[in-house]
Amino acid sequence: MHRKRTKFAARVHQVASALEKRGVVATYELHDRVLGNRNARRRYSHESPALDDVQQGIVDRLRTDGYATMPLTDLLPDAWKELEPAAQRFIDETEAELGREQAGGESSLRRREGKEFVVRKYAYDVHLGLDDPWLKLGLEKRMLDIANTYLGMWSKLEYVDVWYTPPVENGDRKSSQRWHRDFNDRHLLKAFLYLSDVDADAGPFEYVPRSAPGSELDHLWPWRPLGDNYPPEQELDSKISGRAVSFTAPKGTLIFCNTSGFHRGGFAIGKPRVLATVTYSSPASLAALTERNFELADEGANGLDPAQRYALT
Ligand SMILES: O=C(O)CCC(=O)C(=O)O
Repeated sequence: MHRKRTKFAARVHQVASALEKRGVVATYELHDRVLGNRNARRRYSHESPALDDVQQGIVDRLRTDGYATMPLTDLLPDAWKELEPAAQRFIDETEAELGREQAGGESSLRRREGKEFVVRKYAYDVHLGLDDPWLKLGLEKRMLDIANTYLGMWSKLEYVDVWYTPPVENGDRKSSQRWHRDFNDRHLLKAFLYLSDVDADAGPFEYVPRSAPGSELDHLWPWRPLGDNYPPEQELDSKISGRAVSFTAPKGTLIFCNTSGFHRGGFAIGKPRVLATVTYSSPASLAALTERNFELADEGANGLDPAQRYALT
């Protein structure tokens, strides 16, 4: 998980009273069953997108295993042309700032409390225009149509960011480097786009197939809103007996994943890992458990279709 470890998440997880937590959970359940998600499902059933074979193949794999991976160019043949130079700019700027930090200087790097090992392009409270390449990626119709079909509702684009994870010299896995379920939502889809080549030393994303809610392994420390979602690593390892998948792959690889299933990653020990990530979640999540990390800078969302506009409101 990431996003709800925003200020709100930290507050809810760390200092909220049991009563407050019950309130958050009750709000989530109400919006899931009745308020937000019912409407989102209705919108989807009235205007469901027609998928081509590539998109349908991704949705089928997500439904079976909870993840699907492919070169970005299989889905969006033209997008890499704009994204690769944007990624390189972020890498260059981040490495220059890291150098300044190491030399004892001031740096403007954005990190999040509790997950300081990741440098973020946006973190929280940013204004993004519709020309932002990473927002554009999350809003791409071919991406959004996959998310909405998989989730069976019009989803909300809740998080957009680019992460640079510098390698650590030594140490143990921390926070999302350990196996966990995201507590954000039971209707959740993330996309990770590798912007650097990721081998075993770069902290690949890892996933336990069929562990998302409704799948074969959902009984293992089951998903609950605001649940205790970090089981002891070794206990989980022994229960999944080698079934985890590790996504070592070249830059330009796209991974879709339902991260309410067990996952971990970013334990970079030999080289940095750079990726872009977007999160699609349900209206119930946005109402109760999560906060969007960006606001739309443009006045109005001209040129977007209704599902794209819905994703941004
Ligand atoms: O950095 C990674 O590979 C894991 C990220 C993660 O846990 C998340 O986005 O929920």
